[in-house]
Amino acid sequence: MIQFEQTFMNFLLHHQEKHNRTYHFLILMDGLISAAKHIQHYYLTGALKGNLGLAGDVNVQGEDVLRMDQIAQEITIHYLRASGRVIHAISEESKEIIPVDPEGGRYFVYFDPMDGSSNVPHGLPVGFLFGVAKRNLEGPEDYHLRAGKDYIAAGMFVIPTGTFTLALKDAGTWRFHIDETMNFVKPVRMVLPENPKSWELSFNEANRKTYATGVQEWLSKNESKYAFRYLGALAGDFHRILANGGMFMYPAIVNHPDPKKNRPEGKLRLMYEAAVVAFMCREAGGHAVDEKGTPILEIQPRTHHQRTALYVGSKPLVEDISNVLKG
Ligand code: AHM
Ligand code: MG
Repeated sequence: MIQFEQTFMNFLLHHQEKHNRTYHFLILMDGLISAAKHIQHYYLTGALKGNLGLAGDVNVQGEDVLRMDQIAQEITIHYLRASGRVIHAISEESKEIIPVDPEGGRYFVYFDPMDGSSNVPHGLPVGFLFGVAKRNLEGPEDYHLRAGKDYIAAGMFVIPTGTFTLALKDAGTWRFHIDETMNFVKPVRMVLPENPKSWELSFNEANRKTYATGVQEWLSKNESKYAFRYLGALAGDFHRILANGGMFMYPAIVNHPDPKKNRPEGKLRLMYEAAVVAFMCREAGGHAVDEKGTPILEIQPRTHHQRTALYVGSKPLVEDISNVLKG
């Protein structure tokens, strides 16, 4: 018996039809899917072609740029341009905001096309994360720095595993897998499991003593109840949390023995990392907060590369640590 699965495009067409939406979002998503497939192709063959190493440049955050960062950025910008639907894009790989189609565009896209850089030299999983907000069609404005609560969709491809997760505003979080025809298929709705039996904690254990005292105390009290998993690439770690429940956290670094290495503002980027997973988590029944216990989706970005601490996952865990953070 041949097994047939619903394709992503079929799923999305029906979704748009059901909610009386336009075709513009489909065109944008088609571009993002094409970009992800191309990035995956380059990543899979990267070790053989010498693409997993350094490019020789330093980026806006002062970090070494990898060859794959450049390839993934070029591919994504090409497809965003080709869609004709993007006003401005904000990318981890570009210091400035990228004007794509300021007049005719309809969406703002915030993305990191190759997240989890420490995995790249090894060809291990990385993420292509994106969030989408829509132009205000009723009035002037078009302010490109949107809070996560204004996103209409957010998603992540875990490259090169062939998995894709997409959250649509008020319509849930859905996971797809790539098939032998290179189509993403078989939508499965993701809802964080309520039973704590499968819950996991995910954080960089090496940083533990640098966290705020309350966070360290919370860990000592709670960690033995859960399994511990850490891949070092947000998309992969969050992929597990969505399925198994629990919490991923990248707390502020405030107690480093070398104070110059403290990161009170956190490490992860708000617009194209933290808000993206926070949006997917909300649509799956979960929650996300920053170091003050403020919901990530409520934070109004001041700058496009703004950083934040992140606690994301099952509501009871995030709410519990949020009480500690609020003091
Ligand atoms: P990057 O944008 O430089 O790749 O950093 C973001 C990544 C996340 O994917 C991951 O969750 C985190 O940084 C891991 O950081 P660390 O290596 O400090 O544990
Ligand atoms: Mg990143």
